[in-house]
Amino acid sequence: MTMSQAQAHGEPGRVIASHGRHVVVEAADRATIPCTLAARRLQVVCGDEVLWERSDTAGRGIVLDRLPRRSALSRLNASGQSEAVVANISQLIVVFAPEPVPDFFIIDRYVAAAELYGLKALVVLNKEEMPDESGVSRDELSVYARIGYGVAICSATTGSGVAELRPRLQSEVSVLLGQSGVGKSTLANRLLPGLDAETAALSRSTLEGQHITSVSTLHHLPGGGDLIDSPGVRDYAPDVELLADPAHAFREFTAPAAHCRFQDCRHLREPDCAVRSAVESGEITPRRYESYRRLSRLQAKVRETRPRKPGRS
Ligand SMILES: Nc1nc2c(ncn2[C@@H]2O[C@H](COP(=O)(O)OP(=O)(O)OP(=O)(O)O)[C@@H](O)[C@H]2O)c(=O)[nH]1
Ligand SMILES: [Mg+2]
Ligand SMILES: [Zn+2]
Repeated sequence: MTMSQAQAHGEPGRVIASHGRHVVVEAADRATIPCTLAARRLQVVCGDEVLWERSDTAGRGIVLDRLPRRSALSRLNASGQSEAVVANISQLIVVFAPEPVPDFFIIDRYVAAAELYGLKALVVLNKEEMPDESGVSRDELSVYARIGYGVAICSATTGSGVAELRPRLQSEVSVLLGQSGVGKSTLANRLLPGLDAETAALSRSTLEGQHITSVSTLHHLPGGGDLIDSPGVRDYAPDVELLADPAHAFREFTAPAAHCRFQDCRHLREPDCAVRSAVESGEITPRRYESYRRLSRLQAKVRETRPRKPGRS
């Protein structure tokens, strides 16, 4: 049977749990079917839309094909190839907190990734009830608000601000990102009471013996929208190689960049750079510009050591 014949037989569904080549598909009627993948070449991750069919009377199924992705977060695998971690997400929720001490370069890198992948970014200051030793958390949050990102303040432990978060997730497929310890898991559990139990159940249904912490799962939020919980995303660092155009990833650079003397200005040492002027006048936050420079340097270094097109010899 060719793949197009197979396609004709398949029913549409969505992958709501994945661990390697074992997946759970949610059918149109919301039934969940543990599935294996029909072909070696099929790469399927949590969030993927697929065509599947039943393969036995015990309720198991087989994924025949994957439908085109609207978006994906990818990372380099052990053999240096870009590999999707989650698919069809629409929003990155970038979480930070007074503690651990925020690294805003990491936050800028996530926000830049959202920009380049065409996703929304929502920047969330968690642990709002904690004293802010650094004293800059709220000011930095307002920097993101000023350049047009959604922002929110909440406490996953007291629950304050969490209700206000729900409408922002309603029509989205979101993932939580942020440094270790900022409260992503606590927040996910607050948004989805029973999350751990649900993940464990999905895991038991297909991925026999797999530890639930290595399974990616998609959950329907009670107020609408979906949340993907993925270990591959929690410690996700966007590949700098993918940040092909760092300037484009810093949205507040776009307007001034139109006035740089050179059209291909990289806003580093070029004369008459309107972006640098905007930094000097305070229109662009120097800290964001510093993140841009760091990302550009990092990218240049990667380009040196990892040529785009390896020689054929
Ligand atoms: N005070 C306070 N503590 C919080 C809040 N949210 C989470 N925590 C605590 O912060 C610690 C880390 O929370 P986690 O939810 O495990 O953080 P995480 O982001 O999932 O961390 P990793 O899984 O390591 O990436 C835990 O001790 C939580 O109880 C909050 O809103 N306020
Ligand atoms: Mg966690
Ligand atoms: Zn410039």
